[in-house]
Amino acid sequence: LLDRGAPLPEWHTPPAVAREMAKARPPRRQRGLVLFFTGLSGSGKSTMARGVVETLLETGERTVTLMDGDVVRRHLSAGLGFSAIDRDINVRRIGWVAAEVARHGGMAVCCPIAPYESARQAARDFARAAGAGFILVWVNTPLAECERRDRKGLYAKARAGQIKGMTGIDDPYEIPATPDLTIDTTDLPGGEAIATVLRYLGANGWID
Ligand code: PPS
Repeated sequence: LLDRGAPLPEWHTPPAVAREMAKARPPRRQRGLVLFFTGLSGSGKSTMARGVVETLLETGERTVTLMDGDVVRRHLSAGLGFSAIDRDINVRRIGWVAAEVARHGGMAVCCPIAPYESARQAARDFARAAGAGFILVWVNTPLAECERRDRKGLYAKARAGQIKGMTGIDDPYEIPATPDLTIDTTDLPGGEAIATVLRYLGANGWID
């Protein structure tokens, strides 16, 4: 039945079929999305995540779930510490739950340190498998600035040897290989950092 000698078509998906497929997929503002901030403690990721969530809740244009770091560690990741394996489990759990939120059209905003590339990639894979978008925001505020801020006094304790395994001091932070957006908050007022993320979401069709 097949004419094996016939020339191969120039495309694998005929344009008419591609157009129908594109129609079948809802626009991005209706698709689930995982917005995943990563960066050192004190880099500004939680402030940005909260700001983005507050703005979207005010405008009411998306259903948003904030996976706040403290809340995650109190509930979803209760009992986990800061060893490599515990951090890996923590970040994968966050990624998995976020993908489930996004599977049903919601937007999940996460802001763990997420120091390992493999766990961040797993979070991206969970979102993809759920048919959702995934945006990795690397908050690359330098260690010196995070340490200068030291809101929780953890860096001082780490330098004094009172705590071990502090990310950036005596525990690694792997530079993200493929961030979608990179923001250094050193000289950026909080509102401007939040606006940068919102502009990115708007420019890419995830919000109006
Ligand atoms: S991780 O690596 O992604 O599992 O970490 P995360 O769940 O985001 O938790 C980071 C917050 O825990 C506090 N904390 C520490 N951070 C880094 N290293 C060590 N050893 C550590 N011990 C406690 C710290 O306040 C982090 O909060 P943020 O909001 O990032 O400043």
